[in-house]
Amino acid sequence: MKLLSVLTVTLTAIPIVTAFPFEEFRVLEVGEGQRISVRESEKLSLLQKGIKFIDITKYDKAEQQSRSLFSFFNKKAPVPVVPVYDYPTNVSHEEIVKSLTANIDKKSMHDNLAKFTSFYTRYYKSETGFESAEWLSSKISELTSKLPEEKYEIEHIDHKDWKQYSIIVRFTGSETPENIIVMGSHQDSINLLLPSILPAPGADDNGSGTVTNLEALRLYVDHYLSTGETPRNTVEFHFYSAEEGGLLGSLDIFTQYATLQKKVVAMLQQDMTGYVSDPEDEHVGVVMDYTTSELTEFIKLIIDSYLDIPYVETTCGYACSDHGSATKNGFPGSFVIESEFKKTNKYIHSTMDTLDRLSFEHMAEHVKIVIGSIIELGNWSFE
Ligand SMILES: *[C@@H]1O[C@H](CO)[C@@H](O)[C@H](O)[C@H]1NC(C)=O
Ligand SMILES: *[C@@H]1O[C@H](CO)[C@@H](O)[C@H](O)[C@H]1NC(C)=O
Ligand SMILES: CC(=O)N[C@H]1CO[C@H](CO)[C@@H](O)[C@@H]1O
Ligand SMILES: [Zn+2]
Repeated sequence: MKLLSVLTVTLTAIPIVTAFPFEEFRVLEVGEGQRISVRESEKLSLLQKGIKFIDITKYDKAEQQSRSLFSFFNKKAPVPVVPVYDYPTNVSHEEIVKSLTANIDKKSMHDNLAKFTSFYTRYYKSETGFESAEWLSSKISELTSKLPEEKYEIEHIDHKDWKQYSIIVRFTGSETPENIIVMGSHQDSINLLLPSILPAPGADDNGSGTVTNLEALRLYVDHYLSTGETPRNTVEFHFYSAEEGGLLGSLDIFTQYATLQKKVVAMLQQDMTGYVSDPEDEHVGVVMDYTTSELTEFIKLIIDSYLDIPYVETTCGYACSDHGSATKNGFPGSFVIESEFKKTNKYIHSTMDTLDRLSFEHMAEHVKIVIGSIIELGNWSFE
């Protein structure tokens, strides 16, 4: 991608002198194994140039400390679990998936997104970014309130350095709970001009991903309430904070999962799911770079089997969205975006990323990917 030509530098740290000498340096990964060091305020200029990154500052420090600690005690660091999973090569639950997706409620998706974009900005460091997390949390509680208490868990991940927390909804598997399937999206938005001052409705980027997963969660709960069926594998919905700060929220979560030797067998990210540039050529974009090919092949199968529109293969660069935090920790990650990358929404990261530019029909297609993946990967009790 273009980003590397902008950074014509070697992999050594390049300190950039700024007007804020008191700011701490951040370590950013801008490509696999490519690290640079910049001050906090420089992150914004990188994003303005279209350069995405994983902000690994915290883990870089921790890694160095633990390495010296382990070598001091002459011990080996714990080895992360490498997930092995046989993804289905054929779908086998057409009836269930189709009956569930027939109930996708576009009106409710619209209303949720209208509420979500009404926050002035969902910038992760802002007060309204915290308030939007509170709203999302109450929405999730409302959606899950009819479930028996022992059937689910809601976890708030407090990131310490900023206020907007991430949220995990967990349905622990009945027989093989160690196999974890993650449906991810990020809740924050950003205005790249002046993030702390200007509004960022962030309808498509990436409120649409959040609303896509909320609707899938609603259908999942409905399915349980009407059938009592549960998957043998664990299913989790993740709503990450601070994607726009360099995948900070998801990195906290997946690093912790790796440390706890959890086994995520599939992670699917929803981020920008609502924009259609050419209605004559409506499709979804299956991201082929920095994703896991076996899982991606399975996702293509889901699209072919359950969507009304086709997919186009596309690329979107390093650290493109939160699946990057999963793959960085050795977990299989995949990403389906609203279209081929070059045809994606041009209004993101500005005041113009608004609801009226989005298609709820298109978002509903993304919900089908989420539901299809959960049903086909969950290894349900009805099998
Ligand atoms: C899977 O589907 C393909 C074509 O759709 C079919 O030829 C094949 O027999 C199926 N395999 C199984 C194991 O059902
Ligand atoms: C699904 O669960 C059954 C019963 O526990 C097990 O035999 C099978 O291997 C599981 N399938 C996968 C793909 O893990
Ligand atoms: C990956 C993707 O397309 N999603 C958007 C969500 O957030 C980032 C912001 O950093 C955008 O660059 C992406 O385009
Ligand atoms: Zn974004």
